[in-house]
Amino acid sequence: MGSWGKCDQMIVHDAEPYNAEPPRTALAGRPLTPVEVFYARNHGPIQQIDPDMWCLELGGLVERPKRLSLGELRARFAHHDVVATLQCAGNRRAGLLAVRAIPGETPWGSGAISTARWTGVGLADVLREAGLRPGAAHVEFTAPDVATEARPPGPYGASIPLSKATAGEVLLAWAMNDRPLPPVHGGPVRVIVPGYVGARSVKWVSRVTVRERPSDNYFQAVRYRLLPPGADTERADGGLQLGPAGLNADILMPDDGAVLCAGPTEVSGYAFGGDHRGVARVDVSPDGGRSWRQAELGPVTGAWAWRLWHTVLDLPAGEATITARAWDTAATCQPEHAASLWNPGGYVNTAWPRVRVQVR
Ligand SMILES: Nc1nc2c(c(=O)[nH]1)N[C@H]1C(S)=C(S)[C@@H](COP(=O)(O)O)O[C@H]1N2
Ligand SMILES: [Mo]
Repeated sequence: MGSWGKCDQMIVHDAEPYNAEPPRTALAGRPLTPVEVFYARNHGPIQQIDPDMWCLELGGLVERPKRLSLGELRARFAHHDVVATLQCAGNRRAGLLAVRAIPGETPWGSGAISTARWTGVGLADVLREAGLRPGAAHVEFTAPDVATEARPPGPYGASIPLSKATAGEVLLAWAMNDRPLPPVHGGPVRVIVPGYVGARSVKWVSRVTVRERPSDNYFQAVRYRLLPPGADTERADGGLQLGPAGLNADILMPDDGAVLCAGPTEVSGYAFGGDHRGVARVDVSPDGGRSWRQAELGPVTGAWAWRLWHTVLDLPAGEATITARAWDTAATCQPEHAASLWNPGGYVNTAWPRVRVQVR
């Protein structure tokens, strides 16, 4: 075992704050990602909070501000299970780095995405009991972990629009794959915002504040924005504050650089439609995109989860580039090249995935 209950095969980008992703093959063929290989993304120190000491402050534009212990949260609201894929906005950044440098950001490969069954209460139910006041339009989440990379250093936080917060799928979750949420993933309680970039699923949540405007937190107002090329990433103006995730897909098997035997080769991966969109089709190419065949889609495990896919390609001896492209229910297809998506923060690389293999 490596640190934080993760297995040894994790690719650790930073020991402190702990940032690690599984190799792509560890994600392959598993509708739910085991906690031992689930990616971990931290901007500050991992918090170790006694579940009996944890409490949630709910305030801002509400009729009845509240203070809730974990026991009260569990006793007073209906429990929900949601299978949801969490994906860092920086997942697949390596593909953007190959286009142009992105200083100071983690060089995530294919593994900053994972799927779990999350158990908790609906944020919508908690907000309904608190009652909303006029002007309520955004819901902010604040955590106690202080990130020294923030300008100025401060606690992690984020916000989502009220329409998303009250839509039913957003959870205050205390369990992951039927086990208590471990500290590395935000236990005792974290927010899960299905369909949004991972940055909005605030771990160790301690405050929920209903507001008129999006959060002023550094990780909402400055980082996690899609900026035009040439923009200053540290200036808090302009750009798109990332929220709903877009269509993405990756090849998980075979691994990039694999040496294979000629003949039938099993190729598998995931496609993820993001916010409110399903995966309609996945095409796979054995020759870098000159010819395509349709992959077989795995079962739907939930509206907020990735869809696994697989196919068999007959690869001739030599070098091959296997590529794939997913289509969603709005007939959107992934863009071909990462170069057309390059942005200063290195976010949302949704270009066609490619793995290069040697066939003998
Ligand atoms: N309190 C807190 N919440 C956080 C973060 C953080 O650094 N601190 N990182 C965010 C980011 S950027 C992502 S992608 C997800 C990662 O969740 P995981 O570590 O459980 O995979 O948590 C989000 N929630
Ligand atoms: Mo992230």
